Amino acid sequence: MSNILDKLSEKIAYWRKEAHEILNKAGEKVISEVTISQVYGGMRDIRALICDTSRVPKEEGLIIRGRYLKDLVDKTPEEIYYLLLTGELPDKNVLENFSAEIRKRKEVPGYVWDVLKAMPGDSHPMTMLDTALLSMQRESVFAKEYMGLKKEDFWKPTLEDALNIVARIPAVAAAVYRHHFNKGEIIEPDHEMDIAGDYVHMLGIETDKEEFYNLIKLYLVLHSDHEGGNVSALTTQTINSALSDLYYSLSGGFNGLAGPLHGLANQETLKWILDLMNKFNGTPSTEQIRAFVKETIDAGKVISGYGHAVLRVTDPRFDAFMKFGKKHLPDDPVFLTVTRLFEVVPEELKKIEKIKNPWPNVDAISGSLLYHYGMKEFSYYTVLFAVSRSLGLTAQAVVNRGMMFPLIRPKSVTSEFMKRAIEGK
Ligand code: CMX
Repeated sequence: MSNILDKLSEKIAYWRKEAHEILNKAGEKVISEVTISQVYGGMRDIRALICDTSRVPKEEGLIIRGRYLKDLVDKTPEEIYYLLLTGELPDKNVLENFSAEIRKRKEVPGYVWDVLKAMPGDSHPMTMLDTALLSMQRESVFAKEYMGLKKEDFWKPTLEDALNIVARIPAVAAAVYRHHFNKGEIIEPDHEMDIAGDYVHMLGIETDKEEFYNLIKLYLVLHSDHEGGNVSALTTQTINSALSDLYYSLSGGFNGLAGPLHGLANQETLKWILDLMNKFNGTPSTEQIRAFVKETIDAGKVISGYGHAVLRVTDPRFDAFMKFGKKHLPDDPVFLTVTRLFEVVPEELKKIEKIKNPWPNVDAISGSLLYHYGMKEFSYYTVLFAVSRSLGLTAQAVVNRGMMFPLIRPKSVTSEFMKRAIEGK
């Protein structure tokens, strides 16, 4: 533990000093004003949170700790996690030490399997993941230690919880897969394997293991973080700011990820694509896609995988997956449908004035790749998203506790207040 603890002690001291200077120098400077439409409109664009693990400029997409995705796609989840936590990519020795730190924490308490087995068979895989994670709350180091600690040190047991969760969540997620979809006995973690390799091993899918490993590794990197304002990040950090430990706060964030406008969109997208392919007996033509898009919109539904609350360009995570697909599965019919959708859907969505971003997000493509390698149970896809996002969400919590950020508690106003505000009262 000492290496990452020492590194973060050094970093956190620096970050605190930096924040102190910013506040001293310009604490009263206005950086964001709030309009009534923003208050009624989901608080879009209000700059009211600090998140240094990553940022998402609307014309560029995800940048992790100042690094563009194109420079990170070959990294491992361990490297990305170290980067998220510290702001630095590890060298070979540091990486080996950090990976060993994660490997040694893999063992999942036995009662978690009992919890999973006791759940109704038709519970959604995300419900199973959340419940299993929450059931481990009794393991929280933070919950045991915070009473005897100073606020300055809260980040240390938060880091313990973060590393334990990141080390264990692939095993829990793989068990959800095997149990929920009747794939046979749970496969135990291999203590020598890295995060992506062990996850592939524990899922136990018969497939091209090397390519599937590369896909899962890429998947875990691409979904790892998406700044601080999205539903799962904001929820996790709000709960964590009440000093509820990471088991409480991360499972809360995952519940938000389980919504169809957020992480569940990957499940919804693949279902929609398969419905489309079923209707037209295979990869549909451009005209057939146009008709299906219109039918979906006319039914009052959204086109899953398209649009974004922040982005105004094609999601670079979509581009990274597209590159992978073109290299490894160019003739796969589901993937071909995804590529054809990309040619047609933005054109169609551009015709609808209210839609601010007609371009695809990551969920438009991720499922088609998983499907190709034999993970056909699309209700599982959000679990995979959650495994990856646990990297960013736990890193954000460690940093936030390191920065000693206070309780998150914005002010709500009444409709009466709004009416009076309009009258200038
Ligand atoms: N299909 C149909 N309508 C869409 C749309 C889409 N793909 N994207 C946006 N719209 C609609 C909105 O529903 C909204 O309609 P109302 O005013 O009638 O409610 C209107 O266009 C304006 O929306 P917006 O300002 O462009 O986008 P929002 O910030 O409100 O919403 C998002 C963003 C992602 C929820 C929305 O684009 C959407 O529902 N997309 C499909 C679901 C999806 O892919 N979600 C995954 C996002 C990434 C992630 O978190 O994983």
